[in-house]
Amino acid sequence: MSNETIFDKIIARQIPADIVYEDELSLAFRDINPQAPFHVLVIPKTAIATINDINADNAHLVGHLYVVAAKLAKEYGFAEEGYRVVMNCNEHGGQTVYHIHLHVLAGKAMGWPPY
Ligand code: D5M
Repeated sequence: MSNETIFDKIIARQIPADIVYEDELSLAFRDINPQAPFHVLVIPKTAIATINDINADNAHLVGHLYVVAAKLAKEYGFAEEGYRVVMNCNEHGGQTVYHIHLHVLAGKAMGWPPY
């Protein structure tokens, strides 16, 4: 499929990833270029290219990504001290892989604003 991204290959186990969580709707794995001591990407198994493609039919998947993000933050011990969850959109948002993903960043204090 022409719109396939590297994340589809990770879902299909065609390329390796450090997977930390999986269920029927989602997969979570460590970012290859971590920006914090803990940096995991949570993705839906069904590809949605960008935030602009979220709609009433697939919104439940996006909610599910947040459920997984919070579960991982708790499991890895970051829930109380806090963490950041980010989804980038298109060029100005800094998106490089066109299969939506939550970045879950933790293990250090984050700066704001993010530039
Ligand atoms: O974030 C895309 C993120 O995807 C970026 O932080 C690197 C990460 N990435 C790219 N390829 C891989 C593989 N193969 N494994 C793990 N992580 C990967 P964006 O918000 O689109 O800029």
